[in-house]
Amino acid sequence: MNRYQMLIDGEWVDAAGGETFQSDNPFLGEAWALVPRANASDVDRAVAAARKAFRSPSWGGISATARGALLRRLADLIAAEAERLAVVETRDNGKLITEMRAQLRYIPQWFYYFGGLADKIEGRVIPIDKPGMVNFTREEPLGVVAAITPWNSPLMLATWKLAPALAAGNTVVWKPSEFSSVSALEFGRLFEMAGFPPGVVNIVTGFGSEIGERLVTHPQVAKIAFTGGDRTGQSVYELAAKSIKPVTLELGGKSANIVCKDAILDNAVKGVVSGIFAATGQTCIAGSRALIHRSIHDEFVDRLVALGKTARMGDPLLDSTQVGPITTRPQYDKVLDYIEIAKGEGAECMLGGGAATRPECGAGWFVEPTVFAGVTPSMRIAQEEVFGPVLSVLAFDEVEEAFDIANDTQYGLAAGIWTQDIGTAFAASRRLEAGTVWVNTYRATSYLSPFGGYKRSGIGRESGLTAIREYLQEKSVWIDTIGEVANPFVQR
Ligand code: TXE
Repeated sequence: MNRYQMLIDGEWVDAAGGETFQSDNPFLGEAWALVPRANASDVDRAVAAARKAFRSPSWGGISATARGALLRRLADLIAAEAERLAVVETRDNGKLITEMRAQLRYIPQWFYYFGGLADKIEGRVIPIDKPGMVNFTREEPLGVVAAITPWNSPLMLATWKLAPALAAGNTVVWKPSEFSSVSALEFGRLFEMAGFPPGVVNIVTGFGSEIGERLVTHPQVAKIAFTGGDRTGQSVYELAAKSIKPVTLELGGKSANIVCKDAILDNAVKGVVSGIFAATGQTCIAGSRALIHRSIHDEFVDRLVALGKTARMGDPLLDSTQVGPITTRPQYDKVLDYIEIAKGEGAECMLGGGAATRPECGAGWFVEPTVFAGVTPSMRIAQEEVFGPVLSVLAFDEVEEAFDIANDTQYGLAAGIWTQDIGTAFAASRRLEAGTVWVNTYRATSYLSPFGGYKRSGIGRESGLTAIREYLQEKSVWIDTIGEVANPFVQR
């Protein structure tokens, strides 16, 4: 069993209480690593270190250009270590090596991009309306950012927070998910190698229920950047409100993939499959509802089922595997529960519909790629996030009706539409209540483009120029150039 330590103030340390917990390999269904189980005192130490680093000459005192150079050096190191880190991710969370490799090769781009942006954060000179006054703005970092990240794409989703937070000059305490802490701890070494001063990035491992609240409510934490489930996100938001902290929340969804009658069917079938079975459906942007025009519904479902049947399940470390295990045991149980809920609601199971018992799945937590037809908008399977390879198919007659169904959930993270009509595509871009809309494609994201949710899918944006604003605060500076103080009893 590999044994890990966590990173506080530039030191690799055990938890203060000496406790550890096991991290499981979801394919083997057994523990493979021991990770420190932090308590509140570890959080306090990490926050104190981050606060000290924020003020230190070696971080707070360096130029934005030097900060950017550190981020770019880190990007080079990640690129060199991409393959090794991808293997660690796959062991720890069971996602396909092909997907994790692609993510790890792409992650450096966020650090190059935000590294480049670090010294282009500029204030403004305001043409102020008061004689003799100069007024300008400064864009300043917030202080200590708590980054709380989930298990589904551990390093990618952490990168979306760390790159802009650091570029803006903040320091970070990062709490990875208890289900996928190992890759974070391996990643942490690269910050040291790149030359980040001690305390700029701290990694505290442990359970959300044990240290989450301390981290969120800590008086010296200035901001929370969170990705996870909407219930946890809501309680993080409530706790943050008590101490008036800004939050960025990315909370998943129930995204619709709309297939119009004029769609190129082959592409649309592949797009719907990639929306729900890629990453075993464990992505916030999973296209978990397929809305199909009634005139093509039956043919579409036949083709979808035929393609879904060909999915190769098994060892996620093999390049040939297409559907891997569910990352966590509780998530495995949750997905199977939803399959039963859908059956109980009267949805028609067209494919899969239970645990996978294929020999190549071994003792892993596998669920068969599952398709339910005959789903209606009010069913729980059409409203609630499953976070697994379970697709709900709904039929529609008019495209306007499809937009209404798509919008009729509490979520609004993403949506897709498959059509050859430019008018329909534009209408979709306007009508769909989602932070991302894809036309004739699905699951595309980039460091250049803002990502985030409408409605219950979240607050704030990650990636792109917008993201850096989430980690800055604007200060207005007034300077009198006349040298005489006017009537002190009247506001100037
Ligand atoms: O996530 P949690 P879970 C959804 C998905 C899944 C459900 C539950 O539907 O089935 O969430 O997954 C930390 N204070 N998504 O339970 O609990 C926790 O330690 C502070 C969507 O694994 O949200 C982890 O680091 N932090 C999603 C992080 O929150 C707390 C990705 C996320 O865990 C905390 C994953 C607390 N009280 C799941 N409790 C997406 N948007 O992509 C837990 N945490």
